[in-house]
Amino acid sequence: MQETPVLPKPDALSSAGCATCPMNRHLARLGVNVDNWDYVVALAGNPNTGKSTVFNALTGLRQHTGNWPGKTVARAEGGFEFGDKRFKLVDLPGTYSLLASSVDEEIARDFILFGQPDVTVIVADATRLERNLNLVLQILEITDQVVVCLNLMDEAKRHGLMVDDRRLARDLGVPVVPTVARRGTGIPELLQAVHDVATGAVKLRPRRLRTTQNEALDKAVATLTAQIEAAFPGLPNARWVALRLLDGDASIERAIRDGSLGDLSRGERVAAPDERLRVAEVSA
Ligand SMILES: Nc1nc2c(ncn2[C@@H]2O[C@H](COP(=O)(O)OP(=O)(O)OP(=O)(O)O)[C@@H](O)[C@H]2O)c(=O)[nH]1
Ligand SMILES: [Mg+2]
Repeated sequence: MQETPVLPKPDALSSAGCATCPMNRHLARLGVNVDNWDYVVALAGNPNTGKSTVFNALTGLRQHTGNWPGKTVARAEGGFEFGDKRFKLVDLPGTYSLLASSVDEEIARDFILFGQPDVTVIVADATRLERNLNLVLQILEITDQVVVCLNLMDEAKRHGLMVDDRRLARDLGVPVVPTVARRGTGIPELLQAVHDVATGAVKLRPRRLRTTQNEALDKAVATLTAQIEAAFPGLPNARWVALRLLDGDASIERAIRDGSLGDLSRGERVAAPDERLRVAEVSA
């Protein structure tokens, strides 16, 4: 595999939580003030991995967190400033895969696929890495702009699990930042990684299968992708849509037939903040 530039990463766990650390000084939590952002960052990941905990740590908001899957059911938005850049952070419902099977999962899927975030932070549970990597690999198929937040490192340690995060970063081709979000451990390093990926200070080349290894299928995917792009100009990830159609995904087929896929390409369904959670449940 090709050597990929990843972030030079200090020992994240040792420096985290230090209020006087230089990296911490640059974070300004902006609460619900998300105007004039430079970059949009999505928080994706399996249910119950600590996405909302990370969201709260970065924005200063109080999005509900809880120790059961499915706590977050809609999008929430908040802001932070770091390194002279303003970031809009979008907390998403948990999802096991981009093949959404519930409304919450669809909200997450639509934003990841069609919301065009500048960076997608995938919050992964270090104690259940194998299951969590399924979503990581799916997202790496559609975007280079990914940071993996390897959370619940305290739980992993408690269970005697060692995760080689440097090796994982090398193998995936994207930064991997170990964190204990509940304690703020690793958050400065996460911020730095997000900043560097967003600004292009590091260029990533994730590990990716470029073909399906099947000539007929590759041809069908290419033909269908071109047709989808022609029908829905500006739609991101048309190749992913083509693959889902060939797989017989009924919801995608419906979105094409009724034209709602076009709304996604114009950002209509993903651009407006979800009012249910915008301000009511969160406060600075
Ligand atoms: N031990 C430990 N607990 C954590 C850590 N990060 C978050 N938690 C806890 O894990 C639980 C789930 O956290 P949430 O932030 O609600 O997780 P989520 O990914 O937003 O969950 P959904 O919205 O349901 O997908 C909460 O009880 C958090 O306090 C961590 O690093 N270590
Ligand atoms: Mg949540």
